Amino acid sequence: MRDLRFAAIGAGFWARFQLSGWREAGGTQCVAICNRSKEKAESLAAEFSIPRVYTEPEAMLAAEDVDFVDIITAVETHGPMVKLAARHGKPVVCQKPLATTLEEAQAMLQACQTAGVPLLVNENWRWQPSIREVAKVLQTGVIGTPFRARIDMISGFPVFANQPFLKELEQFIITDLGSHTLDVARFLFGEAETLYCQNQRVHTDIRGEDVSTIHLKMRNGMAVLVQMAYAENHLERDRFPETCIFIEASKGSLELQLDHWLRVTTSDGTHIRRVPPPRYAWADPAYDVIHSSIVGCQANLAAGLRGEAPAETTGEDNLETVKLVFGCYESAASNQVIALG
Ligand code: 89V
Repeated sequence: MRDLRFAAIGAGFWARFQLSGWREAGGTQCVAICNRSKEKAESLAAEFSIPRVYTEPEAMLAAEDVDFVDIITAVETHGPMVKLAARHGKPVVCQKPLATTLEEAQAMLQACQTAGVPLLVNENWRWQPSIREVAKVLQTGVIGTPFRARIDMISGFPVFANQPFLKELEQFIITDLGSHTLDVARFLFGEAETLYCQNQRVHTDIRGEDVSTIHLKMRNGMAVLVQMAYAENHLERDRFPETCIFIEASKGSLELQLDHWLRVTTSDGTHIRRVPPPRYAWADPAYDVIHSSIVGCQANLAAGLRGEAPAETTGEDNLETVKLVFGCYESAASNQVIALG
């Protein structure tokens, strides 16, 4: 089968890793790239042998015959870019977070549905091998029925050094990181019925919240606590950007600990193994866990576009995560429990 040809919009921090992910996953070929700054686009074009460079997305989509468009731009441009691709009848893969508001995310999905093109979201966190393994253990039923869980991504990592624009976001940690951790909660435990959220800001030089504590009551009755922090403080054990998970269930428990240790405890005792991510030469070692999960995510999205397997993180699916993200801000602002539709 021939490679899927795509056009990329954006040449910022994540673009290099996203393009590397597509190359690693195989079966796709980037034929054009567009960025406001031509220099940045040209530099990536040279690195990834991309034949054509544009500075105007409209011009690129009018000229290029592609199978999909990969949007790797800042969140506030996702809406216009997705709608532009839909107008050109092109399937879209969009970077997370999908949109700056729930209404915008709904409008993006509507635009794609009206145009009859799929909208897929590059939501990679759930593709971390250790998180996939947690899901597999749950599916075996070995620990029984889960009744409570904790999902933590608590780090002192200076995240603003590589992504300075994050400092300017009015809504920071839940949109940036919660989009991932709340998606993992859904991936492992299904949909939430209600949520309650408390936000804090530890940094004095940022606009949004950098600490968040979220309580989800799931439809299956589970209680799930999601804790996040980018307080840039000193933690004894800090392995950015690993997610720690603790699940209590009717016949046992499961713990995903730092350094990818997975401990499964039942009446048989505790079985311990490591599930580290693959190491790719192109990945930034500080972001290994994230960058390598891009490969699994993109392989799944490409399979979805080819009709070989269902894509997991479709626009429809991700809309449920977006509802949680903005439900959290509503809860934090009102100090109320929010019921989810
Ligand atoms: O992967 C991401 O989406 C980043 C990070 C989680 C590192 O903050 O923005």
